[in-house]
Amino acid sequence: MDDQPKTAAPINLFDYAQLARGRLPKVVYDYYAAGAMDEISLRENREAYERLRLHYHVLAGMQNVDPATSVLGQPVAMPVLVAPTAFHRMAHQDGELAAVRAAGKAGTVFVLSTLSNTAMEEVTAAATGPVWFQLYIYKDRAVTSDLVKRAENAGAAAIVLTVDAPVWGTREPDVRNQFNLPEGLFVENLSPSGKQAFPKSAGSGLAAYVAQMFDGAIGWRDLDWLCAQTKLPVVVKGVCRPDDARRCADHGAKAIVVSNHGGRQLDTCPATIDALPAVAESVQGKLEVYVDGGVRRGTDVVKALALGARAVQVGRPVLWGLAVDGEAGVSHVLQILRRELSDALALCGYAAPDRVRRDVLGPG
Ligand code: FNR
Ligand code: LAC
Repeated sequence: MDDQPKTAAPINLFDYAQLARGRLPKVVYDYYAAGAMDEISLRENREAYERLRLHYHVLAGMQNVDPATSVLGQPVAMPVLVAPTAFHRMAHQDGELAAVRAAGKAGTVFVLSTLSNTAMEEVTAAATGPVWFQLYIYKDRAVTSDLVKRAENAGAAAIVLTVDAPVWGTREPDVRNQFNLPEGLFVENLSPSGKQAFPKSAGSGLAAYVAQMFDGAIGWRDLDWLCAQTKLPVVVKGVCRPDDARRCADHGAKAIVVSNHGGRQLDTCPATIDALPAVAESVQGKLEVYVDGGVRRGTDVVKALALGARAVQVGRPVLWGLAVDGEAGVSHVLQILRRELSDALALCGYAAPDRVRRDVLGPG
């Protein structure tokens, strides 16, 4: 009897990561997978979830479980959003168009990176669900203001300001690989301003681009500036401290993402699930709080909800889905997470995300 598995079809997000590694050119996989420096925070993002235990209820008598919720008043089928990740067309020729279509079919939010290989107007035209635009503030404020106006005009439903990259995290594989965009791919949102290509670099071309273009000196006044620039809700991404979270609320943000950029910026910063509870407690009721970094299982989503997040965001798993099977791959990744989340909610005795309580992580 042949006891070998009949097919190597992926059944979880780790399978997708492994398959993607075999499909992608090394330079591309290394860029997507890398964390900063010794990748301690990258590892901790995952291991911190694995250390948490779920103390489930029994005899909860639930007829059925519905993982639906809302973020910024926008209904989503599950508290799992697609995090902004750059350069999707390095993973699959359909790039951001495939990912945004899959997010829409999954009934959730797609956060589009400033550094996409597809112009925001094409992405929102292909979208069937909410698109939020993730913004890096360029030294050239006219360019930055134009990005915000275009995002509004293109129908974005929020602006996500990334604040954890005053300088670029050192991703050592990118330095060794002299990472650059493959021939024919560009930072398409910046084509109108002529800032769509990386400069020549002896190391990471992206790091050289960021050093040349991004304003590393942004402060709280720039959050004020952005909130005055747009009528869209502003989400601040990259917060890890309660005092900064409170200041985000004071300066006009409507939500924050507790994020360490997937461990790609400051190495040895806290795992995001460890940073989450103090941040969530400090802004209760003032802001919606999301968390990202290391979310790979439905049980991780329950843990994040229990510690005060309204939703999670996933980054790399979407890239792995793209690399393996384009739109269908991203759809399957999101379907796996939704099924695992529904099962985890049921097994914990909760009928919906807003029923999750902190004590599911244990007394005290
Ligand atoms: C990112 N991330 C990111 N964040 C952001 O604000 N703008 C961006 O353009 C990107 N680009 C990007 C590229 C790649 C390859 C990765 C892996 C990450 C960070 C991303 O939004 C998110 O914070 C993390 O990816 C979440 O961690 P996981 O889910 O990848 O573990
Ligand atoms: C990164 C950027 C694009 O982490 O945010 O690579």
